[in-house]
Formats: sequence, C-alpha cells, structure tokens
Amino acid sequence: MVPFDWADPFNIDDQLSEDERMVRDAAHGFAQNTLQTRVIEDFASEADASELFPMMGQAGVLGVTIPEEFGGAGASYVAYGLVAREIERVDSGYRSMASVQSSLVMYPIHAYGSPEQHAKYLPGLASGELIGCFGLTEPDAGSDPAGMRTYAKKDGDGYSLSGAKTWISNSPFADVFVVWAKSEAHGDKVRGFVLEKGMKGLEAPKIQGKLSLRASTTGMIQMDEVKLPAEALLPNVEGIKGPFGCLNRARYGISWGAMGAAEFCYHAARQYGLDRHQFGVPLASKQLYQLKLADMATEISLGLQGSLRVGRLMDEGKFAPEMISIVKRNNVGKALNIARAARDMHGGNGISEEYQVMRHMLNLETVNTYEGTHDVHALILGRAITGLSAF
Ligand code: TGC
Ligand code: FAD
Repeated sequence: MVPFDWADPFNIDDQLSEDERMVRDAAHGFAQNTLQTRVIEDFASEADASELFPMMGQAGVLGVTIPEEFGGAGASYVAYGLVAREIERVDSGYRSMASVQSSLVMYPIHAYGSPEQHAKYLPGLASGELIGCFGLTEPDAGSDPAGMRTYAKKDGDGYSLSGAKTWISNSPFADVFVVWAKSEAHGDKVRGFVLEKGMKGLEAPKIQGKLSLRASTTGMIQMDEVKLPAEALLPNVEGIKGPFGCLNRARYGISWGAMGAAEFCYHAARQYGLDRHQFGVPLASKQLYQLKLADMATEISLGLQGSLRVGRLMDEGKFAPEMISIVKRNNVGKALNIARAARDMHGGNGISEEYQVMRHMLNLETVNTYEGTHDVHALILGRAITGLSAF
C-alpha cells in the first residue's frame, strides 16, 4: 500500500516519462511565474496580450508536437496535454492562445502544407515571432461548419477569397490566418488557405465585451476579394476532414487543460475550507463540504486518467476521434461543475477576482461551447454508438 495523495489520487505523475515530467515542470514554472502574475489584470482589462507569444515561444510551449527541425519540441501528445493543463491551471484564455497556435495553425501547416510553407511559417510560429489564427466558424455556420459560405473563386493562377469568419481566437493581432473555404477550382470542396496580415481586402476586427475568456483576444476575419497566389493553398488535404483533423488535436489538449482549471478550483476550495471557520470549526470539517471535495477529486482523477490514455493512443497512432469527444466533453463539463461548486464553497469571496474561481467558471462556459459544444460531442458519440446521425 502507499499513502493517498489528495493532489494526485491515481499517481498520474508515476505514469509519466522523465521527459514528460521535465516538459510539465518547465510549463508549470512559466505559467506560474509569467502568466499567473498578470492574469487578474489581463482578464479585467480584456487585454490584447500579443506580447505573450514570444514569451511562450521562449518557454517552449508552442508547437510541442511539431518536429524540432521546424522549431517545435518534437515531444509526445502526452507532453502537449501536460503543457495545456499547466497553462489552463492559470487561465483558459492563455491556453486558447497557445493551443490555437499549436494545434490549429502549426499542425495544419505541418500536416497539410508544402515544404515552402513549412520553412516560411513554422519557425516563426514556434518562436512566437508570428501569431496565428484559424478561421472555420462563420456567422451562419458554427456547429455545422460544412455549411460555410466563404468562397475561393479562381483568379488567374491563384484565388480570390470572400466571406466572413467569426469568433476567431487571436485574429485581431494575427500575422498568419489559416482559413477554410469552398474552392471553385476544386469542385467546391473545402480547402485550406494561408493568408497574411496586410493583404488587401483582409480585416480582423476585435469582438468586444466578452464575459468569458477575457484574457484571450477574439475577433472576426472579413475577406473581400482577397487575392491569393497559388502557393497560399494548403496542398495536401481536401474536404472538411482537413479542419477536423486539426480539431482532434485541439480538443484533446482542451481535455487536459480543463482538468488544470478544475485542479486550481479544487485546491482553492480545499484550502479555503481549511482556513475559513464558521460555527467555531473549519468549513472543511463539514460533511457537505467534504462531499464536494470528494466529488472534485474523483472527477479530476478519472478525467486525467482518461486524457492520459487517449494521449498514449494518439502517440501510438491508435486513436479514434470519438475517444477525443469523450474526454473533451466529459472533462470540460466536469470542470465547469467543479468551478461552479468551488465558487459556491468560497461564499461571498467566491465572486471576487482575487479568489479566481469565478474567472475559471466564466472561462469554462466558453470551453464547453467551442471546439464542438457539449451536446455536439454527445451527438458524435451517439452516431458512433448507434450508426444513426442525429445532427
Ligand atoms: P461528417 O459527415 O461527420 O464527416 C465529413 C468528413 O470529415 C471526416 N471527419 C473527421 N476526420 C478527422 N477527424 C474528425 N474528428 C472527423 N470528423 C469527421 C469524415 O470521416 C468525413 O470524411 P470523408 O473523407 O468521408 O469526407 O461531417 P459533418 O459535416 O456531418 O460534421 C458533423 C460534426 C457535428 C461532427 C462536425 O461538423 C463538428 O465537429 N462540428 C463542431 C464544429 C467545431 O468543433 N468547430 C470548432 C471551430 S475551432 C474552435 O472552436 C477553436 S476554439 C479555440 C481553442 O481551441 O482554444
Ligand atoms: P450553434 O452551432 O448555433 O449552437 C447553439 C446551440 O445549439 C448549442 O447549444 C449547440 O449545442 C446546439 N446545437 C447545434 N446543433 C445542434 C444539433 N444538431 N442538435 C442539437 N443541438 C444543436 N471558431 C473558429 O473557427 N476558430 C476559433 O479560433 C474560435 N475561437 C473561439 C473563441 C471563443 C471565445 C468562442 C466563444 C468561440 C470560438 N470559436 C472559434 C467558435 C466556436 O467553435 C463555436 O462557437 C462553436 O463551434 C459553436 O458554434 P455556434 O456558436 O455557432 O453555436
């Protein structure tokens, strides 16, 4: 027998390699020293924190799974998940900034791009010198991206791109835009294009007034006959499976990240209950308080173990996207419940920015919606279980 560790009930630490522990510890140091010290202010002011990208690059948290020859870390999907967990332990918005860059911009350029696109974009994205965004969602095509209207007309050897994308993380300060559009030259199939800041007809206004994920900048991408050379096309994928291949990676990272946010809330509620006395005793001595902590520890242990298993299968090339739906849906839903409970357990202090649990709760509302809503992932699983599509 071994003693029970309330902070790591299933001894996840013991299931990691030495390299994975090193990546995790480096990400933890960066997140605590650089991000935790500014997050309350960034969230309050809805900051455009683009200066964080080079710092993230320096810390090695961008492009964790991208090969070293392109500036990435060449590490495992488990390592990537551990990084997401450490960043989201501080704030889901910061994790979004990093995971869009890694999974939704570097991944498609690496997996679907030409050698010229690799050389042109990947090193700058890995160092954070370049900032990337991913345009899939449109005002009239959210859960159903196949209904997109953004269109690439043939224009000489190249393309003329028109349309609008909305709710796009990083877009207002992005240098590199991976945009998905139906393409006339390819029988109206969905294709990926790489756009660059400053192109004529390209605008990326900020969406103001978010009550969630305020430390992350979100905007639109408006394209009015943006002229693109033939080399802007991502040559090696065709169809909606292109963007979905990127979403698999991001959703997997989110499953770990949400557990990081949940762990913050669990630890905070535990400490608060030990410190705070009511009725002459610590709150943590009460059965109802302990029940909530027990539920938190249980869901976090199971959630982390599930993500670790899916990560190992991804590293072995043996995963199905539905496995990722299970951990994205479950872990984010459970993290949201944990953050709501932690907010309640802090009493009045729980609504103060200082205690931070309500910020996590607000952020997790977005995380539950983006990258496939909680219900859309239920339908993905329902289809796989029954063979019947209920979308
Ligand atoms: P469906 O008929 O299911 O499939 C069409 C083709 O795509 C393939 N496919 C996948 N390939 C790889 N990975 C997956 N996960 C895949 N899912 C489907 C499929 O095999 C098929 O290929 P082929 O060769 O036969 O053509 O497609 P559908 O149009 O019916 O899709 C249904 C549904 C609901 C699953 C899909 O539309 C969906 O996932 N909707 C949710 C949209 C979404 O998640 N958007 C995210 C936008 S990005 C974002 O939110 C970033 S937030 C910031 C951050 O990440 O931090
Ligand atoms: P809708 O699809 O309109 O859904 C509304 C409701 O209807 C939801 O409850 C949903 O579950 C439900 N619903 C939808 N379809 C069905 C159905 N068939 N059956 C039952 N119920 C259904 N997108 C990008 O492309 N890039 C980004 O970088 C990005 N970043 C984002 C950042 C933030 C802060 C936010 C909020 C969103 C971001 N998104 C991004 C968009 C995000 O992916 C979408 O919001 C999400 O996919 C849901 O689409 P929607 O908002 O249009 O909601």
